[in-house]
Amino acid sequence: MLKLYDYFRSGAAYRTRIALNLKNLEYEQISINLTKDGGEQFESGYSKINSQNLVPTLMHGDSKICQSIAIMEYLEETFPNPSLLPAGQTGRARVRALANMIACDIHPLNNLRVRLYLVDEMDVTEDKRKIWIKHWIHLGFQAYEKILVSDDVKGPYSHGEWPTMADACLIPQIANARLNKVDLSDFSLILKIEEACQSHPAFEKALPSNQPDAE
Ligand SMILES: N[C@@H](CCC(=O)N[C@@H](CS)C(=O)NCC(=O)O)C(=O)O
Repeated sequence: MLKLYDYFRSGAAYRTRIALNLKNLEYEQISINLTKDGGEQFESGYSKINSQNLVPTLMHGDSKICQSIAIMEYLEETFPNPSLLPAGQTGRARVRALANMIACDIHPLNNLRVRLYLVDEMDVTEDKRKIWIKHWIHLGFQAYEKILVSDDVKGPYSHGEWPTMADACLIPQIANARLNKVDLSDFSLILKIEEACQSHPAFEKALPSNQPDAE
């Protein structure tokens, strides 16, 4: 039995919902509301489950896996079909690199605790906070788009004909970019991938608005 500690607005949790859905896995969702009463992620019960006080966390029987990329890799190894990685080593590395460009180099700079720290501890104004968020998303997407333009990979997704971990990371980041009013007009290939994913049921089922805890 798979159990996901989740929050509908969390981009990192959204990645893992996409991965679970792509693999056609059933899972129970336990909502950790990141904003209610200072954040349920800090409650002692969840602190024992996730030492970083972050979502997502996946439970699979007695196994507990934190970190969305590690969760996707665990799902890939435990439930190999359908695969979220291409067949060749170079392709697999490319997909992991794209996923990490989002998960390691964009998302952490704009996470809730970073945004709160900027405003509450560093006295950054609301306007400058918005500039910060847009800057890191735009810079990261520029690099992602550059790879899509330069690599000879055909197909509607980030790596060919089938969705991969890269798309599971990209789509939540696009949603977050839209929320933060980032101008996406320079990123025509990224937008094409978004279009392809929007019509895929696994991505649709994972949408924040389709989650039981959506407000
Ligand atoms: N690197 C982690 C990031 C997890 C993360 O940052 N989760 C956010 C939601 S997207 C969170 O729980 N934030 C709570 C907070 O900032 O207090 C992963 O990929 O799982």
